[in-house]
Order: sequence, then structure tokens, then C-alpha cells
Amino acid sequence: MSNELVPQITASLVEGKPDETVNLTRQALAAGLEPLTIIDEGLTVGMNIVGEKFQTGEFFLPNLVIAASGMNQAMEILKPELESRQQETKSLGTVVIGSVAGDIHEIGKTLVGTMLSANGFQVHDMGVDVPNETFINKVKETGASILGLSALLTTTMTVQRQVINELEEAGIRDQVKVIIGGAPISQEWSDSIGADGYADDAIGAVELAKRLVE
Ligand code: B1M
Repeated sequence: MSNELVPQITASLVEGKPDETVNLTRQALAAGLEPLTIIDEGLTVGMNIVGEKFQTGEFFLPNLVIAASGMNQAMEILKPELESRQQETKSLGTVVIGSVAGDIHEIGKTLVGTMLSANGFQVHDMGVDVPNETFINKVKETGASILGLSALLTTTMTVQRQVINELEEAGIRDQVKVIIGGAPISQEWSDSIGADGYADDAIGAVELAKRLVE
């Protein structure tokens, strides 16, 4: 039954069975489940459980790596499905997005980029561990209206502030809206570093980006 597939997807990630995650994701799509339901209620829940078990010492780094591989492979199947549901026809603006320097977490950032693209933005995904200068140069080159900075570590969230400072030094801070996100990020942090907005998930990031370009 299709409604049993979502918890099975969660379990397959936690149990470290990427092939099963991929098979179950395909089955869930075939059963008519929405890609976002599979991501939010299946995959992300599984990654959060893996993260908690890592924090308590029950899981180790290889568990994180295997779970991430399962989620990434499932995302490769889901990305075209998300994009094919794109409803906007004209471009809402250009977004440059990436995980900040020192941060190699890519899943959440990629999901946010995919959702922005699926909702009518032209997205330049710069990848992970992106040097500050690369962000600045890409914003200049593309004339992007939004810069998205993802940080998953308490040690890399401060890089978001550095990028904002460097945009100011480059004289282009007022030309681009900076949105930030990632597990340790809060509205308070966003306000304190002078970002234009914070979202705690991909849907929130799309709503925020649309609001900012209006
Ligand atoms: Co890492 N890791 N990790 N890890 N890892 C966390 C983040 C951690 C919370 C785990 C834990 O201890 N519970 C912890 C951080 C602790 C802290 O600083 N507070 C941690 C650690 C410590 C580390 C290492 C230091 C471990 C080590 O080496 N000892 C190391 C650091 C590497 C580095 O970056 N330099 C490390 C490495 C890794 C792997 C490489 C093994 C792997 C990443 C693989 C990959 O991405 N290809 C990994 C993983 C998988 C995780 C957890 C388990 C899952 C992250 C994930 O993909 N979540 C994570 C625990 C957790 O977060 N629960 C953890 C699913 C994804 C959909 O959610 O990324 O949060 P998320 O994105 C969300 C929102 O945050 C938001 O929307 C997304 C969609 O809903 N969002 C944005 C994200 N970016 C946004 C940008 C926006 C707006 C919203 O606007 C621009």
C-alpha cells in the first residue's frame, strides 16, 4: 500500500540500505505519491533520525555517508519529477546558491535549489564548500537578484556573515537579497548578520524568495 511506503523509505535510510531507498522511492512515485511528500515525510525524517543517532554516539560517520548516498540517489529520481511539476512560465529572477566554504553538506542546499528552479527561478548551483569570492563573482557575473547561502555546521554558519560583509566591501550588497538556511540557522541569526531572510525548509525558501523579488 502506498501509505506504507513512506515509513519504509525512512527505515531504509536509517538501516543504511540505499538500494532499497531507491527502489521504494520509485515504487512511491509509481503509486502516485507526490515527490515532496516522499522528501519531507520519508527521506528527511530518515536523515534526521540518522543525525540524532550520530549525535548520541549510536551511529558513526559511515552511517551518515551511507544514508546520504541513499538520499542523494533518491533525489536524483525525484528532481526531474519536481521540475516537471513547475507551474511558473516566466523567470522570477536569478538565484546563486551554494553551501558555504568549509561545508560539504549538499542535500538540503540541492533540494532548495531544485525547488526554486521548479518554481520559476533561474538557479546557478555552485555546489559545496564554495569560496566566498566565487559567490561574489557569480553574483556580479549573473546580476542575480538572490544569493542563497546554506550552512549545516555551527562552525560554518559564521561564513554566511563573512559573505555578507564581502558583498558590502565589493559595493554590491544593495543589488542582491541574501537568504540563508541550514540546520543551525535561526531568524535571530539571520537578523544579527544582516541577511534579508531565513527559511527552515525548501518550501519556506521558495516563499521567501518570491516575497523578496516581488
Ligand atoms: Co554532517 N553534521 N557532518 N554529514 N550531517 C550534521 C549537520 C550534524 C547536525 C549531525 C549531528 O551531530 N547530529 C552535525 C553538525 C553539528 C553542528 O555543527 N551543530 C554534523 C557534523 C558534526 C558533521 C562532521 C563535522 C562530522 C565529522 O567529520 N566528524 C562533518 C563535517 C563535514 C563538513 O561539512 N566539513 C559531517 C559530514 C557529513 C557527511 C559528509 C557524512 C554527510 C553529508 C553528505 C552530503 O551532503 N553529501 C552528513 C550528513 C548526511 C549529516 C546529517 C545527518 C543530515 C544532513 C542532511 O542532509 N539532512 C546532519 C544531521 C541533521 O541535519 N539532522 C548532519 C537532510 C536535508 C534535507 O536537510 O540539510 O537540514 P538539511 O536542509 C534543509 C533545511 O536545513 C533547509 O532546507 C532544507 C530542506 O528542508 N535549508 C535551507 C538548508 N539549506 C538552506 C538554504 C536556504 C534555505 C533553507 O536558503 C539559501
